[in-house]
Amino acid sequence: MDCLFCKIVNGDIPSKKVYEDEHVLAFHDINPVAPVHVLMIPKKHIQSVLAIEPEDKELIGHLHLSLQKVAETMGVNEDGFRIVTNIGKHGQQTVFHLHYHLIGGRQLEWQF
Ligand code: D5M
Repeated sequence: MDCLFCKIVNGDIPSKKVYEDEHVLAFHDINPVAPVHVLMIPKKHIQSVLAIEPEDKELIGHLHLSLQKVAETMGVNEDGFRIVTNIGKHGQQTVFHLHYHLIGGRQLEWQF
């Protein structure tokens, strides 16, 4: 499958890893928008939130618990941060492998 993040999972494309276990991987975003900008992905290829199946419930729960660990590792758990997942065209999703942006390390704003 021609998926950028599957290639990162397989080690075919390098990444700066922050956290990894059997089911999930977190790595630094290549175009950070804040001092902390990490992407958290399931190793299983899931296109977006819309493609999550009931059988993925445990995996998605595990991914969220892993986000807590990454927030602590990156030192943003006390001041707060943002988790974003873009979906489809209007969401400006560019990589079609489910990923959560963990963004922080500075005061964020909320403008659209
Ligand atoms: O976000 C996709 C994100 O993926 C975007 O912030 C850039 C990032 N990206 C793209 N290629 C790489 C590599 N090779 N390493 C790390 N980060 C990468 P989206 O929500 O789909 O717009």
